[in-house]
Amino acid sequence: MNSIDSLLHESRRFPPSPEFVANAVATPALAAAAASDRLGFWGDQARELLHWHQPFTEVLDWSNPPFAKWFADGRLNVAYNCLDRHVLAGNGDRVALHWEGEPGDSRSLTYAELTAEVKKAANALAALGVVRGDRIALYLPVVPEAVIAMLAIARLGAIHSVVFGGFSADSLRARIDDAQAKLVITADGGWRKGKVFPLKATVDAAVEGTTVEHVLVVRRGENDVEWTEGRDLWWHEAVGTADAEHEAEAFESENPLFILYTSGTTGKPKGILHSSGGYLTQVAYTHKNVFDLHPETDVYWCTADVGWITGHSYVVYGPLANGATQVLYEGTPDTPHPGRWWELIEKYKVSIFYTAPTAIRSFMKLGREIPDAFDLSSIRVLGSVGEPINPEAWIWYREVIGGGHAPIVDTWWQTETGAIMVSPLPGITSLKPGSAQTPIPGIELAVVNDDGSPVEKGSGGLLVITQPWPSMARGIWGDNDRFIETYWEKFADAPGGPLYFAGDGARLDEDGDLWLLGRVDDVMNVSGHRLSTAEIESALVSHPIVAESAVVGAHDETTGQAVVAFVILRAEHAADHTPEQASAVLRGHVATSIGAIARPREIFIVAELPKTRSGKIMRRLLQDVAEGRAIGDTTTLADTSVMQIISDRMDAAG
Ligand code: 6R9
Repeated sequence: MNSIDSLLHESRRFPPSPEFVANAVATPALAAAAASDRLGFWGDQARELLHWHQPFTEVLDWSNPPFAKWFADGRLNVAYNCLDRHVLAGNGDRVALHWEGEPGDSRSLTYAELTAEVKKAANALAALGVVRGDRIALYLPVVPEAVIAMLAIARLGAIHSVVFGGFSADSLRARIDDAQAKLVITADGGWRKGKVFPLKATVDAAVEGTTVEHVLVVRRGENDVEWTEGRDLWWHEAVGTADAEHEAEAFESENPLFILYTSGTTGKPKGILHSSGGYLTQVAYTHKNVFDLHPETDVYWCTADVGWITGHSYVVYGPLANGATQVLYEGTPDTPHPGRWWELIEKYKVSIFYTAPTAIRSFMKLGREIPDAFDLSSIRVLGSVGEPINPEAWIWYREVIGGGHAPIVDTWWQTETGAIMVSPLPGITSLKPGSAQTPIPGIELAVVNDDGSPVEKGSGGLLVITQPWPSMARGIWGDNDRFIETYWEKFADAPGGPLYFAGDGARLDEDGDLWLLGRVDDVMNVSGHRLSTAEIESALVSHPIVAESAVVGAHDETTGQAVVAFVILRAEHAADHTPEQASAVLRGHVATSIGAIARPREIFIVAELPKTRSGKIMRRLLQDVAEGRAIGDTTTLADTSVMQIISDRMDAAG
């Protein structure tokens, strides 16, 4: 997280160059149109950016907040909008995907080819009985089939639930169960860090006894897999033999498009639900205007995995709705050499590059000689997402990757918001390193005090969104009470309607620009991925040697935050393990229960945890310990000796 002090001293400004302004997609007229008639503006965007099989007559129905309906009487097909219409418009020969596998194999698909593949996949899925409204889980590496599968599901009006390939069998099973998925699409394995990691075996372990009827398997890793006859099918057989003709049916604008699970403040992940017309409108609009997309000439690359919201909105739906040409890369940034990303930018002449601050910071550590060895002169716009970008990383990104001239768009948004909400516009905004700056035209938000009143310029508070927006979540799958409780109850009685509480702290500077300050709840942000302290705590206590645990997000120079756990062992087991052994066992246990991304950086085995008189664990104190700070005021502690015990233990552990 940014330290507020260093932010307040950041005063550098970077106005757009006259050359950039001359060709910019977003102009001041866009902001003026949104300001004069917000709903009319969104209606215009929806009509200009998308093809509606049946036009809508009403832009927004907010009669039942917080459940919005956008363009409700319009009908469209999301996949048709991402594919067929580009081919019909004469752009079938334009490359949609330049896919690059980690071992160096590659495959480019034009819009005509991608459309044909998606039609075949839609026919194959329909033959397996998939109909509108069915839930299908995806557990795939970043291969073209991931994009093809998502679009084929959308084409049928069914609902995808993509589960990041780093999640464990238990996490996958929980998501399959929650959504009652009838089909899983996976691969034998995928490439990562020079090796094939198995995926099918994890699916085998996850689907036993669930609602899953079939497992469709893409051949990618060529690794050995177990096969369940009747249940398992190869993708290349089922899709390879399917008909390449498929007519897209139009569905209503509010037809659900996908569920994506994200960590919340309690242990159970939330299935965030998104629908079609509003979502596609806002992802297409932001992708075009925030990244200054010129689809005929730009080559765009977003490094996110399709398993995260950034992959959904800015790898699949936004770029394809806009007819963009993009790079899709399967592997890690440093395989087989630390310049792999820069080599890909040179190879494909990438002009728009979108990645996360954690990646930028790890490249900074390696030194600029690595990117300097490649020709990055094609870059003209850079994007950042996932966590606040500190000014030092911002300046390095612009200087080293952006040739000292590329504007950086620092985009704030969430799984729940569906699309970018706050970002500079590269041809308009004078950039401030470290600030996400302004809501995009059409979005209304505020920074408020705990009572919902707006803060003065120059002060901090909570970020809220004050008006409904097209790509907003339509609920939590199967648990709309939780949707209301989590996001809408805190400021339910605000004048003018309920406010959406984002869970982020923010500060308004004297110009009214926004500086994001990180989560205010028990959600950590590790390398731009959301992890819940409660979920990791519950994984830890599920291990037989653990009596109690507390997890905090500690500052980490590269990953932003890192998971640090404090664990009390059960008395009967405490003697059997040295702290080092227990910590190693438990780190592995968290990785198996949730996934490697949740594996704690450190686990401290302690005798007690600091609690308030009412029994709440004092996480702030633990955070101080985890970050190596002096212990602050402990007068509210039930037993003030506890912290002493904890720090003694840690000293002993070295
Ligand atoms: C898109 C995405 C959402 C949380 C969000 C906030 C943090 C994302 C940010 C940012 C500061 C940015 N976040 N972008 N913080 N500046 N530009 O990351 O979605 O995985 O749901 O995470 O990430 O804390 O609340 P998601």
